Amino acid sequence: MAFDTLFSEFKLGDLTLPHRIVMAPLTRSRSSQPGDIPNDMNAEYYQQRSTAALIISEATQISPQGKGYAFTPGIYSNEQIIGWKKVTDAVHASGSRIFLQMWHVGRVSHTKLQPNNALPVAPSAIAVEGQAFTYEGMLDFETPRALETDEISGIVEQYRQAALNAKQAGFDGVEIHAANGYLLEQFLKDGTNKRDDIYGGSIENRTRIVLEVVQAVTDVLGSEHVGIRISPTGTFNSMTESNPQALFNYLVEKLNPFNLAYIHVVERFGDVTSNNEFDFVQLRRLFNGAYIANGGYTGKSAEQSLTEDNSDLIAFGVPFIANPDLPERIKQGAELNVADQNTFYGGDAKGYTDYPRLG
Ligand code: 8OZ
Repeated sequence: MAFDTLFSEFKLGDLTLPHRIVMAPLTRSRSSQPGDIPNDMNAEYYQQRSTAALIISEATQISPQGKGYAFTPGIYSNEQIIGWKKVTDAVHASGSRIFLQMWHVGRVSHTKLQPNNALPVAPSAIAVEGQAFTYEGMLDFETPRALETDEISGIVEQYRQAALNAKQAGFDGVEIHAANGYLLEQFLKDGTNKRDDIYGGSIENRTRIVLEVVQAVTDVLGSEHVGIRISPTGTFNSMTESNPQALFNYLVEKLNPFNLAYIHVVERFGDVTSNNEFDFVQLRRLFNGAYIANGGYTGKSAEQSLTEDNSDLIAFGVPFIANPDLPERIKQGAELNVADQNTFYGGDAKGYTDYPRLG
């Protein structure tokens, strides 16, 4: 089929994208240790995927406290900034663009991953089900410590500093990770936020920290360099929300005055059955910036979403793991390499930089 819209230009903030295919953030757990530092192999991996109109980096902890998985990179030390500069230079040399995804995991961590073996922090002392990926293997999650009201400004400050570091590392912008069960979503959704201060209870209160983070980050980078990722129907990391449409409609209306570059919406992730009642098109129409759709799209469904004006850009995740030249393959209708799940997280070049291109 013809992919006329998928392969048309798009203006995103001050960037001109040559087509509509974005590389979604993908946790690959291959930073150098100790120190969670991006390395030459990571730079090669991202450079190979500069075929994307825009790359969104893997989730990157904004502070030692924000870490929840072994081997994920950070953006708080000088060494990390220098490591990321290799990545952004490589991507820019290949003519593409890259945003950093800023990550604080909240309760999705473990004392073994935290500074001074402290308890992970969260809006409320409610444990996530399952196990954490630590350097000692998989370990049961613990009950987190509820943040004090006067600690929240310090968390917002972590995002502000991380945004400045991202700029220094040469990123074209940042994406605030408010999806998939991590700290910001733990505040947004009522299954994990049982607070009785100004950061809990009403939708206005539950969205407060996200809007404070958006304010801090846009203050230092300018709104056109900032996007945000949300997962209204997501249940990953034991998340629940009693009224996602009201919550996310409200959030998007409050985001509008900031004139962000985009919202990046996880419409499907694992559990496909839970998103039936949610109206993503309504969210798209409410928002005044670009809408990046993500979740199980094919070239065909991507083109359809764009031509129906239900999105502006489509983010592909797993297909980019196995297909560094994904846009060309979609254009040609070529066969896609299948991603090897065993090499998703951790390890070396195998299943990382060794997937073949066409021809
Ligand atoms: C899968 C494994 C580890 C992390 C996310 C950062 O879901 C993640 C993640 C996904 O956003």
